[in-house]
Amino acid sequence: MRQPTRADKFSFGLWTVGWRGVDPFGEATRPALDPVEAVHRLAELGAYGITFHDNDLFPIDGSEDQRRAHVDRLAAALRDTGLVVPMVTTNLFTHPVFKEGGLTANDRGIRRYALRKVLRNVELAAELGARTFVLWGGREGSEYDSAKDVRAALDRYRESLNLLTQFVLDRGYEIRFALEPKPNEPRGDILLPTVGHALAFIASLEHEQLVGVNPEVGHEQMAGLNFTHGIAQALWHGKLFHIDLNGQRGIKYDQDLVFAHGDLMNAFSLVDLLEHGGPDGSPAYEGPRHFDYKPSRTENIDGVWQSAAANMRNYLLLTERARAFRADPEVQEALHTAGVTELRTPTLASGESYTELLADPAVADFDIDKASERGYGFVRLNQLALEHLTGAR
Ligand code: ASC
Ligand code: MN
Ligand code: MN
Ligand code: MN
Repeated sequence: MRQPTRADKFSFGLWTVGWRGVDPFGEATRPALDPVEAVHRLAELGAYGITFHDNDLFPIDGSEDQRRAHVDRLAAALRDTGLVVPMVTTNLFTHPVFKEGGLTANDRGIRRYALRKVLRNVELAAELGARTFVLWGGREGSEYDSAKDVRAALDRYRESLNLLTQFVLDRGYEIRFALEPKPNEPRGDILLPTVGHALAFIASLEHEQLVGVNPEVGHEQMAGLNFTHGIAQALWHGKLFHIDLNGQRGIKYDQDLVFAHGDLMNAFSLVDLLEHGGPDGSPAYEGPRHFDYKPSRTENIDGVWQSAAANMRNYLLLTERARAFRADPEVQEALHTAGVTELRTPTLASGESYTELLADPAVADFDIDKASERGYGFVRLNQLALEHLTGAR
């Protein structure tokens, strides 16, 4: 198995390898990690980029000079290693001021403060050459239905996105926004809980062409949804601007496991879609392969770097397994039998309307009993996938 290279476009949040293992029941199990150290270690492991929330880098209440010093230190590490910053995001969730929300907080003063925080961070993103700006609204939501006017909150969300997109247009920044859905945690219910909700919301925006989604594997799976299906629909809408790869085992708290350490079959179909779902088996997605995971709090710093490497290795392993799956003539035959390729043929003939369809005797006399006899061989197809996945073929 080959080592990851810059061409694979693997990126990591500074908050991932830098996570100290604080959870609701326990304190940190690891010391703080210097972002400069993280940049150097990730570069050695084969990543091409890092991403960050503003406050992964500098404190929320620091001075302008402090902020500049932290940014300059990071920029120097990027120059030394050749790593890039493809995406930047804002922390609107850690400080107690955001306990009731940021862009959709009931408190107007907090909303204005949050919006300014994002605008300042978009300026920083542009300075560092980032092309994607992620908004994860972890605190945008409620625990109690009567405590949040959801329609007013969506008005305020839209107002914020309209302002942010106008800002990048006026400034001439080549930045697009990506909304990251999550159903719950830390709020009881979070606004825009799934990819589908976010896509519907985006269609209502003034500059909707500048706004897409950043789906995270575990977040969709926390809602019991099929992540590969969600990604396919985001691609279909032309809205897959970024992706957060990790692992999740079923409907429970957000686990942020290493990529493929959760639902392995779904990870396989995801990589197959991303890497081979384009025209003639080309990649369907060209952006960063970004990992948003948390090294388990049982791990020491060695385990942190082992887990970072595991994310990339698993992605490459699945890419290789998916390629073998696609190249197997038996799989091609099984896909044909299953009718997977047949679905690409339009239901109507070219130029045909409902009049011709209604008058078509072949349709009127369609033998539904005979058509019901068809076996699709989906189980055999899935078994072939599993055998490629496990290296049995
Ligand atoms: C993000 C993002 C998340 C959250 C989480 C913070 O920017 O993509 O899922 O913040 O990682 O711990
Ligand atoms: Mn998560
Ligand atoms: Mn995420
Ligand atoms: Mn996360």
